Amino acid sequence: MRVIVFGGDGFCGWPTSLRLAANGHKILIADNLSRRGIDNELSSGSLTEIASIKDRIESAKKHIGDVDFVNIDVAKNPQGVQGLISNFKPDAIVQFAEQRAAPYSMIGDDERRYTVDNNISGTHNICSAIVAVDPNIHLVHLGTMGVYGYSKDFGDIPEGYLDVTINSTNANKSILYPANPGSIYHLTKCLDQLVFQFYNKNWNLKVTDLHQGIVWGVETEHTKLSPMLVNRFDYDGIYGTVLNRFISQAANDVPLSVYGEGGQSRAFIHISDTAKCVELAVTNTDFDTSRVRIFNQVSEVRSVLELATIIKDQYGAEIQFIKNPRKELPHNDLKVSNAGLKSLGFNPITLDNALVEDVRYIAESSKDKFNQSNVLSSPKW
Ligand code: USQ
Repeated sequence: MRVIVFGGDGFCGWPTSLRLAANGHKILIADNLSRRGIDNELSSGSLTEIASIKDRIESAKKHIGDVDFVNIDVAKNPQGVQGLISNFKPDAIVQFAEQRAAPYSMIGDDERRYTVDNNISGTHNICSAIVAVDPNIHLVHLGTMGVYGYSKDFGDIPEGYLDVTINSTNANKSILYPANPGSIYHLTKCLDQLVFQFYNKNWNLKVTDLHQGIVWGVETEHTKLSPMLVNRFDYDGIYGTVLNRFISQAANDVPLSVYGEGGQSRAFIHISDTAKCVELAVTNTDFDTSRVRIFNQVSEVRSVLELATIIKDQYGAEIQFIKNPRKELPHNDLKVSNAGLKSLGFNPITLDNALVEDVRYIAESSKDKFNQSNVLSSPKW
């Protein structure tokens, strides 16, 4: 298949692009390298040494397959997006090109507006360009589990839609799950859902929205093939996700930063599974397009304290309980369906000592880049 991957230079987009190319698809990465720019803005960066995009692409062509790159700002250049789609003629488009950190989106006015303007305009520009050029193109979007909130208000979390009975008529309906974002970033993913719902209703746009949990891990079988292909690894209080942070803290003899009492339960997924799931969504095109297809892209649910305890027991790290900088439920139960992707063959990788050790090895070997002042850098909200 021919696939454009918007945001293909990022933490999830890069290994996914490599996996698709390795499996014979023709890939065009479209990215404005904004994530690299934010590294400079925040004076924090990947623990791993990531190659320039030029070196990445050269190496991907040599070791992996058919991968090209174009530098484009999807939010600010709608004509360019349309031209790209007209020229490349993709069968599918994968949309990762959104600002993806909840803490970043809550720093202040500039970051709130950037996150909304970038994420909503970018995703809308792609939808609009698809219907202008070829409404048969399948759009696969990286959403988040955070659109549901993390409460048990409606029981176990289904895949996108909630079955309800209307009091006044007794009619049964399946409605988009009530959005309950916890940050401006999560709010943009909730708004994306309405954009998809409307484009699907009006133009029958074929959309798969992947509500992904928290990603952990760094490398995949493909990023390991050359130092030029290595994936980024964030550990700071803004872009680092919780388990990767704990592993890098343990490797650097820093106490594990549990926010609150660690009673927050979240869904997790390994980075290799991110790439596999997106591939499953891209290649399984035969589905009912009368509504947006929504999958929960998650492997398992764990609480923050449970994760910290695993790392503490394995590496002798200390746990430090820190006043939670976020407004979120201090404790929650969570049960999530991932039946959709499983029905397509997804066989989740769950937390495994060998994989944790892989990440720890990377964190250990890049100790010179670990900057302790970046650990507790989260804004408060
Ligand atoms: N947490 C700690 N200590 C830390 C960092 C985080 O206790 O040092 C806690 C947070 O309070 C939160 C949980 O760990 O309860 C998860 O935080 P996180 O920073 O790992 O993840 P989050 O902000 O939710 O965002 C990440 C990704 C985002 C994705 C989301 C999936 O950055 O792109 O959409 O995970 S989910 O959380 O399932 O909505």
